Amino acid sequence: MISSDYLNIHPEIMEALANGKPVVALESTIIAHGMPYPQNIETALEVENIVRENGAVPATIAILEGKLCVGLNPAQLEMLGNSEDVWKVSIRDMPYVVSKKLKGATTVASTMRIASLAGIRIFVTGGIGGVHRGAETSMDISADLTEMAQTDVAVVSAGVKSILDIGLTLEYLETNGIPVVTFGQDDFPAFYSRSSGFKSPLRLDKPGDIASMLRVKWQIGLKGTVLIANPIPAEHEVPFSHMEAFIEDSLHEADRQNITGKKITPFLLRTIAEKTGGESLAANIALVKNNAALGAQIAVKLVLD
Ligand code: PSU
Ligand code: MN
Repeated sequence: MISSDYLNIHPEIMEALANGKPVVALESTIIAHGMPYPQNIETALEVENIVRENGAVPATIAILEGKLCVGLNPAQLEMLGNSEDVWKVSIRDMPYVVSKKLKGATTVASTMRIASLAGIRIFVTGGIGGVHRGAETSMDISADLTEMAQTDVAVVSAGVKSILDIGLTLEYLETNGIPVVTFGQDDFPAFYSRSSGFKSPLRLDKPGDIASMLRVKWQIGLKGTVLIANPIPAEHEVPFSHMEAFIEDSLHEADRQNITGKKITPFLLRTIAEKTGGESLAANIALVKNNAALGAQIAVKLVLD
């Protein structure tokens, strides 16, 4: 067990975990670096409400004042969403940001790790990091993927964004023994779009079936996540072909400005939102909310029996 000097779990979440109630972890990089203010805060609060409406307790995770915080109050959310000096914290950044007592927003990788330390098994996000286009020369592969291979927290996302190489990301997931299951359709979704052109390795149609699969995976001693891909609702999707031009433009812009490393994903999200006149942001908000509902439903099923 990690020392409580470093882990700060909100009392409501502590109580829920102690009594076997469903809890859903939520990340904070999406708030600090993935969406503009004030939509970021509004979305974070709405997502927490959707988790509650679906019967689970939300646990938004961040690093504040030298602690890994599980469950944030509205003032902390506001600060993360409306400050210039918030770190984007992946696994490698955790010891630095904790020891220097900096403000840290957690990515998929670090949120999973902290959720796992707290005993939370389900985590909802928008999109995961993956294998970037051109990774064969840049070697830019998100630490989200390495974390997913080793930490026993299931991830609900809307698939993989085509700022990444979707095919290579699926290959990486296969190599690392990470099951990829799409909810309710055969195609693997591409974040803004319901279809990526890749068939999903697995498909399940009920939250209870997904919970059963998670239970089996961990009971037979397999480590790591299951990636649950939840297609964006049809009324909010931006078709793949329509998105592609904006994504290509944004990738070229990143190249021209020599943006690399941890800055690339936030840069692309911001540029795409600008280029689409907010259409991509609206889609992003809709898909996160949709994921929150599914994640909570799975969490409810997972704690039964
Ligand atoms: N994709 C999004 N929104 C996000 C991110 C990804 O649509 O906010 C964030 C997540 O926190 C994810 C991180 O874990 O970007 C991946 O960053 P990197 O590729 O630097 O590991
Ligand atoms: Mn990277």
